[in-house]
Amino acid sequence: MEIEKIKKQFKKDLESIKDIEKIRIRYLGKKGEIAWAFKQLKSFSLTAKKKIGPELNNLKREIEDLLEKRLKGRSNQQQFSPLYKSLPGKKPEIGHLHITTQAIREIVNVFKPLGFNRVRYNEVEWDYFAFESLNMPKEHPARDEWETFFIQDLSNPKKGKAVITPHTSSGQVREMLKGELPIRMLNLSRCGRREININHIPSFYQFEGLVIDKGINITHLRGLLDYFAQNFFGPGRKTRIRPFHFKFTEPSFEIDINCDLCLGKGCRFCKSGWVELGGAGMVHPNVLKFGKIDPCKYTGFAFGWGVERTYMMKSGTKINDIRHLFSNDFRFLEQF
Ligand code: FA5
Repeated sequence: MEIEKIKKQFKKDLESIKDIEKIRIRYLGKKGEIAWAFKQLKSFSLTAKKKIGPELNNLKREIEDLLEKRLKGRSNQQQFSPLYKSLPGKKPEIGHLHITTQAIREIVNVFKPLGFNRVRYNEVEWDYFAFESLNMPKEHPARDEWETFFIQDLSNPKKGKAVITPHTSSGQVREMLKGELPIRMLNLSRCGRREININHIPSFYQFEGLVIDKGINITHLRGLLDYFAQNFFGPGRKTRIRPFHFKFTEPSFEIDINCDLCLGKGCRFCKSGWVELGGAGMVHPNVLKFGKIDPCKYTGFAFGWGVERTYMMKSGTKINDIRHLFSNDFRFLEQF
């Protein structure tokens, strides 16, 4: 009887076969190798039986011991495998805030120390607050610049049609009508306009500053805009103000920054080396009157900037198309 052969084969199987139960059945099962050897033994002479019988019993015990050890080893490994300190850990994927939300938080943090009161006025607004109370009577051609979305079948006899607010300036008179003076408002909200291209999107955010008090003049406005630019964009950036015309401010300006994409040389995004960020000016006396504020006693300034463009022009962001911000493309979003 080839006991040594069975032993050798068993050790080989133990190394190569993962399923321990399969090996147990093959060697210790009713029709297994050991049972078959014992059957063979019956036909052997008495002397041979006395010699081979104990050897076979020893082999059976040895196989049982080795299988038991292997089983124990497995369960120990399963128990302790999470503690293998040399294995690199699996990091759970953690998301982050969208760029626009990050920009909103950064902008608010610049104005907070100056005592601005953060508000968020209506995204769906009456024509009255979006235009009429801002010195733009019905049918005035200046309204066309705002590419407005009108909401069908929703209107108010006194306040006109409902619109998706085209700018945060519609919060100006609402804030004045609260009747609390002086005012330092920061209205940061979503706006809508019918336009889409490299630097316009139909749904975007603006932040609107409104300061009204006795003795407010244009130097306060210029000082505040410089303060924002220095604190938000980083050192070494150039801003400029250009005379402009808004019906609700007099005088009025537009504010530009040197383009961060081409560093002022002129590119596909800015064309001229400058990027328009927003408008500003001294609040028109008619608007103060709509807000029930006496223009002989109080003066004020206002400014309204686009959040997305402002963030795009922050040093180093290098976003060359505003539409990326709405693309929901992870390859882009993960970079910020
Ligand atoms: C206005 O909306 C005025 N309400 C700003 C203002 C406020 C003037 C207070 C005076 C006093 P304008 O239409 O230029 O102005 O828009 C201001 C800024 O909003 C733009 O410079 C731009 O940064 C951003 N903006 C406007 N339209 C879009 C758009 N479709 N997509 C992205 N950003 C836009």
